[in-house]
Amino acid sequence: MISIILPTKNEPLVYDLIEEIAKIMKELKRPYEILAIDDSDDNTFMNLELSEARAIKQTSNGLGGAIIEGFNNANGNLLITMDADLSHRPEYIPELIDKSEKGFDIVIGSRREPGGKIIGWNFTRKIISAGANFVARYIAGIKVSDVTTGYRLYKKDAINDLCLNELKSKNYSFQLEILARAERKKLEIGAIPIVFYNRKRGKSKLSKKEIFSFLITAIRIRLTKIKSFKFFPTIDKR
Ligand SMILES: Nc1nc2c(ncn2[C@@H]2O[C@H](COP(=O)(O)OP(=O)(O)OP(=O)(O)O)[C@@H](O)[C@H]2O)c(=O)[nH]1
Ligand SMILES: [Mg+2]
Repeated sequence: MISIILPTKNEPLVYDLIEEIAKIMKELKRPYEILAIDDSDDNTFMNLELSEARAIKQTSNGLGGAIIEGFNNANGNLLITMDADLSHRPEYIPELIDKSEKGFDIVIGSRREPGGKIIGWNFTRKIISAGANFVARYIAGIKVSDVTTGYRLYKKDAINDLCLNELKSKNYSFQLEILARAERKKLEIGAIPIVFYNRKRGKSKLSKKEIFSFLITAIRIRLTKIKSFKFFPTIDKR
């Protein structure tokens, strides 16, 4: 079973996305389910209930919280996460699955592999994304080509060991921290190139606070890689 997990927060196009995913999955002839973990205050939840997706009201906080709730509620052995604003085209789902079946535990849809690209971003957005990837590579030491992409496939068995419920990052930086944990556990991480389309409707949830917390997470990952370093050294009371 393949579980497609959509974190949604005020996404007016999610109904269209679900129809497109369903069409692709029916052509693939593989059992699937679509789950939407919703934290909206507009009519997104109502649209989700009209769709074939399983709509779940988010009880945790942030994007990371939504993805973990998706993992915890999914029945599949392959878990695919996608943004719900039509930036991630469902046509890549079969390629993600093919790549995972070649032996990868995690497959990312990367905009930074040859053949991948981003359509419609302004200069500022490109700088933010390049900066995030720079920080991830040179501060956190993550080797993946596109750390901020939310288009990913995870094998459930492989990520069971990552203790995700204990993750500190509940927001966007979740995307970085899960990769750091996967690299530490020596999971096989692969990538396929994707073309990413800027959202046409709805608002971005990426705020300055999220960008700052991404940087802090990268520094925390770097520090925990320095073996003897402890944030709060325990005092020996003997
Ligand atoms: N459930 C839930 N979903 C969220 C939350 N924050 C973001 N999302 C969803 O996560 C996905 C990614 O968020 P976006 O705002 O598209 O982030 P982005 O793609 O970096 O920003 P844009 O390029 O402007 O679209 C979207 O489907 C959002 O609706 C949250 O706190 N809870
Ligand atoms: Mg988006």
